[in-house]
Amino acid sequence: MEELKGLVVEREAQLIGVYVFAKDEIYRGIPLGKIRKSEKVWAGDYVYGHITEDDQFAITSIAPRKNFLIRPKIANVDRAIVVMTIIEPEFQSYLLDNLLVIYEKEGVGIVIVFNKLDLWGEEEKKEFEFWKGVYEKAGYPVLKVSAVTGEGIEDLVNFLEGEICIFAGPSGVGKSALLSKITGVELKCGELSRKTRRGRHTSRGVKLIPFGKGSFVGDSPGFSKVEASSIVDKREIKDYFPEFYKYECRFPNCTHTNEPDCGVREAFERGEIPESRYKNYLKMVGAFTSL
Ligand SMILES: Nc1nc2c(ncn2[C@@H]2O[C@H](COP(=O)(O)OP(=O)(O)OP(=O)(O)O)[C@@H](O)[C@H]2O)c(=O)[nH]1
Ligand SMILES: [Mg+2]
Ligand SMILES: [Zn+2]
Repeated sequence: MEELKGLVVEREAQLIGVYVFAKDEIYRGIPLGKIRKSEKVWAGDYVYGHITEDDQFAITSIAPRKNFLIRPKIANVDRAIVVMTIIEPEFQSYLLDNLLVIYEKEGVGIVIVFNKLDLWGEEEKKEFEFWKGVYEKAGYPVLKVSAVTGEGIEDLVNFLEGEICIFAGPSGVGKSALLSKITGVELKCGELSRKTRRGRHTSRGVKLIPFGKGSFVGDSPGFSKVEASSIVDKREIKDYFPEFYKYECRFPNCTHTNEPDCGVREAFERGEIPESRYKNYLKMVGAFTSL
């Protein structure tokens, strides 16, 4: 039997959808023997197997995962499109910084996208420029888009490189709207999830939608609160603030909180590291009192 490579693009309860590269089609995946018992199959998993007589995809093995995100559960993510807004809802730097730490830890490529550009007046434009400066300094690409007018969408599409991309961010920022705009696929979004948000988060499956030349994009439910420290060791969090790297401290294991001769703290005091980033870092590691 010919062994074929597939990508799990759908995972909802017992239903597994596998995109089979050689066929350019989605089959119902059936995990065989050993896998069914010992391993779970998640969206984003690269799998091997064969097509059965009744046209299903029998999964015989799962490739090792390069990373794994837990909300939603998805493996091998190449890039996260982190969607934020300036207004409706208001920008939340703490939530963004926590998400960035989690993706940095998992080695996921990141692009930060500010949506709802169509709602901005002068104030909001200024605020966007401010945050753009903060995050570009940390090394992240920052874009502005509108899912309503389509402005900036082309620039965003250029960032959807790699095979597996996901949209992430707070609730109501327009993740689903952007995904629909880009892929042309309508998704359930907005009100429906709002009511029973908690329940849906745990039960709702993941779906990766084929897009462009060999990419797949997935939506995720909105986050209302994220604490990186529940997933990432507090001592490790400093490693996921890229703008801290270039400073040296007296102690090699400096936590950048209250040690003497801390290069990071001094850089913050000189205004080189933005206040929001340093404060959010202290908050994450539980060391924030006042500055
Ligand atoms: N003005 C404006 N409204 C937008 C834009 N994008 C989305 N919206 C609206 O914002 C609301 C939320 O959009 P969704 O796409 O459901 O947001 P979401 O991020 O998927 O939200 P959750 O699924 O709850 O996490 C909807 O009413 C959209 O119509 C935009 O670019 N401009
Ligand atoms: Mg949504
Ligand atoms: Zn330090």
